[in-house]
Amino acid sequence: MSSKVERKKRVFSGVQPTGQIHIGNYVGAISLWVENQDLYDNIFCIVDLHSLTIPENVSPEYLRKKVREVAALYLACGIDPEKSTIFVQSHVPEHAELTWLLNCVTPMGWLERMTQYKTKAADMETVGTGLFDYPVLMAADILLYDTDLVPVGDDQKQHIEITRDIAQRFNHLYGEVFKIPDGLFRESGARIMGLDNPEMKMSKSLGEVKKRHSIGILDSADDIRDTIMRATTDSNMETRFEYASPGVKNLLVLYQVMTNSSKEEVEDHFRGKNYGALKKELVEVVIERLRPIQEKYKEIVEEEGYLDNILNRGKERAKEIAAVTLQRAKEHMGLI
Ligand code: AQP
Repeated sequence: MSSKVERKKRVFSGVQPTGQIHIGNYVGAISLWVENQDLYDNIFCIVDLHSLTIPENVSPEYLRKKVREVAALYLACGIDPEKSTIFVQSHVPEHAELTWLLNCVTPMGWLERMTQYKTKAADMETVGTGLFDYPVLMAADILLYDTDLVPVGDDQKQHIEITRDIAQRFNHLYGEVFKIPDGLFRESGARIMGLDNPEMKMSKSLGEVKKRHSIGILDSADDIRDTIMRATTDSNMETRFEYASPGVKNLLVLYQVMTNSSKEEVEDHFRGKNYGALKKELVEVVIERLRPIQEKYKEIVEEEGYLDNILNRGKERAKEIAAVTLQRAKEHMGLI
């Protein structure tokens, strides 16, 4: 019998503490973390340094409030601090330090090609260097923890690709320092679309300013009902995934993930029914799925000291791992 103990694969992921955390974030990322929590060694970060990349969107008071909100939502959604490390990115300065080292091996052309950067920068008068450098900070987040898997929505695919490219380039220049990570995506639900406009991804920033675009995890039952009942559909009667219009497909996907069903089960269930029935049932399913999360969230934020305790423990554990990787990178680069 082999005496070698296999270490569990390590997972790293995070959410920016900005905007309205919505069911797209829940379906595409957080619920995937929860489902796989027992399989992996999990590290979940509240990526506050990332949210500074558009400083116009975050006042200091807003950021302080949002960081705690996201941490409490992780826990309320089912992240268990006994099984997973939860921490705030800026509490572990190794993230910023490794970013500098990685900046020095990342060609600017790679960053200029990033579609998220191009989209966000297109609407801005002044584009900060931080926004341009966002992918390198994200690479540092992931690479610091010898991450095997990064469970994210499919809008992050390009960021995972560039993380792999940066790691490979560094390893090629300085020797084997970084593990090359893979993305982990849901087969169905990796990109939830806006309920008002199914051609656009459901977005945190839009959700904060636009009514009926998204469903916030903390939304009231009335708001959830209103948003789903008015969601954009069409005048057909098509409830098969393959043939449905984008708006209807989005509702079917949400129903599928929220009820843990297969596509076939969902199609069988709605065969011959109209969109009104689909919307009404989805309303009930979403309200019931979010209710315990909202109750737990309330308990967590009311318990004094609970959240700080978990974030402090998380910081210690994250630092322990991050410091070793950073040191390894520095030694390979010749920093004494
Ligand atoms: N619509 C979505 N469907 C599925 N997954 C999604 N994610 C985001 N939107 C969807 C996933 O949620 C995680 C956290 O998101 P983030 O805060 O890192 O990313 P984001 O892209 O900034 O979120 P938004 O909603 O797009 O905000 P804005 O509008 O401010 O840019 C990630 O795993 C992401 O893939």
